[in-house]
Amino acid sequence: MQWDIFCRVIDNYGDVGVCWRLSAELARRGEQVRLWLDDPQALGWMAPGALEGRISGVDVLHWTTPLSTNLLDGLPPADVWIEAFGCEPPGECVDALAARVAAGQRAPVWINLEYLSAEPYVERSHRLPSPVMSGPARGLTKWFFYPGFTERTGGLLREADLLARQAAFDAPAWLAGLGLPLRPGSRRVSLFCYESDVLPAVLRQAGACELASDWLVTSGRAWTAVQAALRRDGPPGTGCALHALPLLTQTAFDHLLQASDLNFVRGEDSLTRALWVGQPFVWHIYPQHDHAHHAKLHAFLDWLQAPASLRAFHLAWNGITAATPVWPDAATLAGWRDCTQAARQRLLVQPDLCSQLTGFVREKR
Ligand code: TRH
Repeated sequence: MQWDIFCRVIDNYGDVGVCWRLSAELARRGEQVRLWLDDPQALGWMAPGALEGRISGVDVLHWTTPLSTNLLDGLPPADVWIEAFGCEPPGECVDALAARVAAGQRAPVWINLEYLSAEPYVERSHRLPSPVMSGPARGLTKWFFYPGFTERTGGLLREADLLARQAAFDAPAWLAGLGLPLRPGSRRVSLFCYESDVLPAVLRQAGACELASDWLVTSGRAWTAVQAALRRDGPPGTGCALHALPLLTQTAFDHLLQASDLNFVRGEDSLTRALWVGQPFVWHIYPQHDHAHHAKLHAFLDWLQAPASLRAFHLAWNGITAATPVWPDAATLAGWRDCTQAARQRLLVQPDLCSQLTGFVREKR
């Protein structure tokens, strides 16, 4: 089938990250995908070759406003439209669709792919119709599709070959390839986060811990936050060594998580990846001004069946409580790991997002 996936970049890397993963996996499963991006720049480092059309099955199209007039000429009509996170597709595409429908052609199955949440409304709203009430597409129907963590949701993005890829991964060799002075036997910690007020306190505790940790800090906001912490508090104790990473490809990012003993992740896509690698993790949830993310975080921790120490760390890391998080000792970290492993097992037996999407489309066509 021919898929159009529409994506507007709001901020950060998650919009592109999720849409790229979805596009690439659909293509690997034999689908034809056009990925419309208003800001394709991040794809240049995230998925080398994607912008140049070197990834088989995925065409990346630059969604300008207005749309370049010749872009639509000769494009085969789509069987499926996915508007990611409620971004309205370009008006020119909607006009062309309305004209085709008026001429008696079939409309694509039009899906609004929503944000990931463990809150109860997700199960209630998943697969509900949303009739288009105005504009040229009036009379057509969009469908809500909610990714999620339970059987009654759309599931999570999971590559068909995920387990084989993970089994083939050689973590020590990958880490050695980074060329960083990592200390033998140290705890590897990946850091991908927004700004957290308690980062300096966490680094201090890690620095004083007798089990040394090497922090692999991702490029951008995480590294900027680390530098701000260092300016404020000076270097953490010798137990904590900080290493700056360059921007990684999405594949290398997944390797980073698999090679680490503790992952700090954020947003949506890296959370999913942290679950798939099964190592202990701490999630920095995307903050919303109305504090809607508090309920979202609690719902996720409930689903995760997070032990008390992990829950407390999350609430402090996300600024929901004023407490200082407690840097986990070996036994605590083992408990966090058991928790992630159990969650991973629960998820692996559920159908993945791509399978559910393709099944849904077949049902609606
Ligand atoms: O970047 P994010 O904070 O994105 C966020 C969230 O998706 C949030 O829900 C959304 O509302 C907001 O954007 C607009 O975190 P996320 O979702 O984990 O996306 C990061 C992506 O970047 C992920 O696909 C991994 C990728 N990545 C790399 O490929 N290489 C890197 O070096 C880094 C740091 C990230």
